[in-house]
Amino acid sequence: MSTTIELIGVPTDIGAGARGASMGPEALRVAGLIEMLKNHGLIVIDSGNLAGPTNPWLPPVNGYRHLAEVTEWNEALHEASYAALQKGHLPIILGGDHCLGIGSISAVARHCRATGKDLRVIWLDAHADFNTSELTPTGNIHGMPVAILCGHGPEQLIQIGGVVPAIDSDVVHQIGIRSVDEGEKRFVHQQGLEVFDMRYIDEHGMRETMARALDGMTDNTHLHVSFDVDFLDPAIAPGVATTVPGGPTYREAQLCMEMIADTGRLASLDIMEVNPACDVKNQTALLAVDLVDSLFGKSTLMRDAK
Ligand code: HAR
Ligand code: MN
Ligand code: MN
Ligand code: MN
Repeated sequence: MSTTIELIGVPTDIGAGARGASMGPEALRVAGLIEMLKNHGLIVIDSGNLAGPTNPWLPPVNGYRHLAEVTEWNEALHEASYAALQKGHLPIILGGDHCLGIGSISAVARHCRATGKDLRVIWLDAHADFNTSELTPTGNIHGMPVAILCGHGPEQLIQIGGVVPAIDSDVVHQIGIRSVDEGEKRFVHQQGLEVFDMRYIDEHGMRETMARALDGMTDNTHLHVSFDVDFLDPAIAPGVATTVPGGPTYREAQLCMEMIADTGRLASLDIMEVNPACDVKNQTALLAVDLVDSLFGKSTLMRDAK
């Protein structure tokens, strides 16, 4: 794993159905993200925040809200993420709403093509984010990034990164899903995404779920984690605009992160949808930092101590 972390803040809620995720990057910094990473002995470069268009707050046009602005933000993020990866840095994208998964993951996919790595994406979310302009009930593009990365979406977004589709649907492994729109459900099934929904986690437990989602990785795997904080149960993470009841508990989420850490393959990360306007005393950003601490290998006992 790379020892230089590069933080890229993307202060926008351009793809969301509520305002406020634009404050996410600063909330994560205030919650101690940088100090936590440094405590792991990592070098941390905070590249600050990207700049982009303001949120015009308009209704959908042809099934998309703010398509031009979403494109602009994601093109900027793609370039910043790709530059970080080229330097050998491990980028952490501080969202921002989850439409930013397009710019982030298209950059990771491009990096994998350039370096011959095998990409695996672990998508932690309450939502499948697999809508299209025909299927979406809202036009909010944060409900579409996985479909867009898989080549289903507007030309200007699917081609960010140069190759369409940016990723094959079989690299995506979704965990924690519990809110999928009707048409979206059919499309997820048709495209063969690997989805470990909450029913699966209830029946098999987080341990078996993660063992399956992480199965088959090799020394050549580039593991990207896209962490939508609405993955977590709203009882512990109220600071997101799209809470869905019945998410992973504190311990289930910790185990999920710990098992990813154990692989030693984490090479890029998104922390998305933290919304301080919905939060109480920054607790959701603090929890996200606590979980990312585990993702970088904090554990209760010194398991490797000799
Ligand atoms: N499925 C709904 C829609 O498309 C809600 C999507 C909400 N997405 C996020 N990111 N918060 O996962 O509008
Ligand atoms: Mn999401
Ligand atoms: Mn979500
Ligand atoms: Mn890499």
